[in-house]
Formats: sequence, C-alpha cells, structure tokens
Amino acid sequence: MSSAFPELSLSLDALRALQLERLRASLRHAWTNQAPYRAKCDAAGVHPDDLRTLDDLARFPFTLKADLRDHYPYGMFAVPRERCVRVHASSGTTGRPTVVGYTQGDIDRWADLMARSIWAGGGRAGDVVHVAYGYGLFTGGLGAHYGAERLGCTVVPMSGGFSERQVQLIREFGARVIMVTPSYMLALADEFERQGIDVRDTALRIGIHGAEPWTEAMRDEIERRTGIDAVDIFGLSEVMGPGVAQEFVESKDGLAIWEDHFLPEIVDPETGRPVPDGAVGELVITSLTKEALPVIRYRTRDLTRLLPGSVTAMRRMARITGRSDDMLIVRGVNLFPSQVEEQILKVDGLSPHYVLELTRDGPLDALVIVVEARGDVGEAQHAVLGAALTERVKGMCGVTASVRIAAAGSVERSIGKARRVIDLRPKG
Ligand code: ADP
Ligand code: K
Repeated sequence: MSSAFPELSLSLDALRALQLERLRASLRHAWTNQAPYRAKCDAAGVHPDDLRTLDDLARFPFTLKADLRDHYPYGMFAVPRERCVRVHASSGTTGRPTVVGYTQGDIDRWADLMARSIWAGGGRAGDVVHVAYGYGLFTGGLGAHYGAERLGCTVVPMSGGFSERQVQLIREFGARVIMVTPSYMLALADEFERQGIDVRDTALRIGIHGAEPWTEAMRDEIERRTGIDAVDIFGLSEVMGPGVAQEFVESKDGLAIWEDHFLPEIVDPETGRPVPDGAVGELVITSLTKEALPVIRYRTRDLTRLLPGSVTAMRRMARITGRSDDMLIVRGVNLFPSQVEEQILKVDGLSPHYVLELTRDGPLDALVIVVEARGDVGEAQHAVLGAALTERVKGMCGVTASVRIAAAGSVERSIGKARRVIDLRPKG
C-alpha cells in the first residue's frame, strides 16, 4: 500500500478503535452545535453519553434531506457561517436546493480523500487529469479538482459540455485520467468515433466515473470502446461530495468506503431498522470528522449492500442500483432504470443512450423505452431490436414495455448527470 496513504494499511481493530473515538467526538459536536439534531435527540431521549460502542449509534435519530431543507440555508451548520470558506448546493430538481458548507479543515480533508480516491482509481502524481464534471455549485468539478491537485497531478479544469473541444484537449494535453459521469463518458466515446480517433491512440488510460447510477454492462461498454479502465466513485453533497467511496482499479470489486471518515450502515428503507452486512437496503452515513456540517445517520436513499474489505480493511459497498426515490413502480412492479440499462446493453445493435417514458393508458401505466440504435444499424433492423428488448425486459421483471428506436444522436445527451426518466403520468 502506498506510504502516501498510511490509513489504507490500518488493521480492522485499529480502524474500529479510531472510528469509535471519532464517532464520539462527531456526535458530541452535532449535539452541541447543531440545534435541530439536538432537538431530535431530546425527543428520542438519547444523549451522546449513551454511545459506548459503535452499535449504540443505531439508537440515535436519523438526519434527513428534509432537515437540510427545513433549515435552509444555514440552519444545520454547526459552526458560525463566517467560518465556512465555501458552500455547495445539490441540484435540487424539486423544491429548494440543499446547501452544504465547509470549513477550511473540511476542504482540506475533502482534497485528501479525493487524492486518495484518484490514487486508488489508478491515478498517480504527475498525471494529467481531465476534469469533465461540472464546476460550480455541484460538488463534482471542484471536488475532483482539489483532489487531483492534492495528489500532485496537472489538472485540466474543463467542466462539462463542448464535446468536440473535450476530445481535442484530451488528446493535445495528454490526459491519462478523466473524471466524468459515465453517461457523458459515453457521449465522449461517440465524439472520438465521430472524429475518427481511437482513444487507444491517446494517453487516456483511466476513467473515474460517478455521480449517477451505472451498471457493469455500462463499464464493459466504456472499456471495450475506449480501452481505458473505468472505475466507480461515489459521494453526495450532504455527506461531503465525491470521494466518500472509491473502487480500486486493481480489483474492480465495488467501492471501498473511506471508513476512517465515514461510518456506513444499511437500513431497511421502510422501517429504518439496520440490516446485517451483505443485505441490500438504504445506505446511511455518519460523518466522523466534518466540522461545518456534521451528519449523524444521514439517510442517503441510495440502495446498496456492504461487503467486507478486500484491498484494505475498509468495507466496500456494492455498485448502487438506484435511489429509493428513483424506483419506478410500473403496474405494481418495482423497477430501476439501471435494470433496463442492463438489458439494453445485452441487445447487440442498441446503444445505452436511453430514456424511460411513463404514461398512463386508462387505468394502466405504460412504459416506453426510447433508445438509440448504433449508428451502423439500418432502419430495417429496428423492429427486430425493439422486439428483442421488449422480450428481455419482460423476462427480467414481467413488465411489457414498448420500445421506440430513436435515430442515432437524437436522445438528449446530458453533460452531467443523465436524466433517465420522464414521468408523464397524472399526479395524485
Ligand atoms: P443531487 O442530490 O443534486 O443529485 P449530489 O451530487 O449530492 O447532488 O448527488 C449525490 C447522489 O448521486 C447520490 O446520493 C447518488 O444517488 C448519486 N451518485 C453519486 N455517485 C454515484 C455512483 N457512483 N453510483 C450511483 N449513484 C451515484
Ligand atoms: K444529494
């Protein structure tokens, strides 16, 4: 293990001891300085002194996204706003955005953890790192940026969009690492192809992809088309931003959670009760070292399961299948966009540029999968491809979806997080 990241060599016992010590301090900090959380503790009749072991954490209340919204913008901050050197906000597709703040110490730890993530993903000091995550209120761009600088890389702060120019700069500046959402990576692969350039003839070797759900099939597709190693990175603004968990390039076996700073739990999303390691449920994270915005038992709504450590003692989480609130219920069947993506990628001739349209046909939900065929596929084949996909989706979940094959390039390309669902069903 790299001597630059000694925490990665911690034994399990040392890790648990460090977590307990930090958890005590973090809980005390939240209880003392985060009035809304303290009120929840009072209502639940628990006090930081009740925490003696890591398992005792399950007795404490959750923090919800609604808590951040209700105390918008700064009410959940545990330090005076003046001590924050930066704020970010989540995209907030519905209602108010949630605002998060960072002290200088928080920014430093974030940079350290992102440096560690990029290193685990295969990046090295001296690499040119092309950052195509969006810069701005979204945590992706600046999070990647500071981490790559901290690791000792040369950062190209490209941000999202302008695909033609992205390709030009990747080639001419000699990027070895690209940090970008998986859906936009695919759009860039298309652009390389359009320009007649094989990515294998460039310096690019590593893709660090996250901010949205993706599948193993999508990884295969990206790697096959570009020759790079594509690895998964996870994070969320409320907990920090990207760099909460990262997949190691040498194992590609799920994401190591940086447990010296974040304590994970999995709970049943319905009951909130903890489930054992290995069972699927909602990821809940407690921050161990954050100053401006400690989060105790934050409900991420992301669904995954915990796996034992592999490359390090720190536990891994499996690839996220979706957010509990992204789950579609179509004619009573639970379905995640990522499950449809997997089936799309199994039909040779279809490309994973897709969007799911939900409508109501009388009393019944109708699911239309709008998906592009590959550029080299003639229109005569469209009906066959559509039927093949309908059959696969039916076999997977029992839902009969209709498929509309769209012309290559016609499904809107996202330059950040892809929008996978258009729900046109009447509300209520
Ligand atoms: P917003 O809430 O506005 O989308 P965030 O950047 O905070 O902004 O989004 C974090 C969310 O993005 C996570 O809770 C998760 O749902 C999703 N996400 C981030 N990384 C991954 C990943 N590697 N795989 C799947 N989903 C991810
Ligand atoms: K979020």
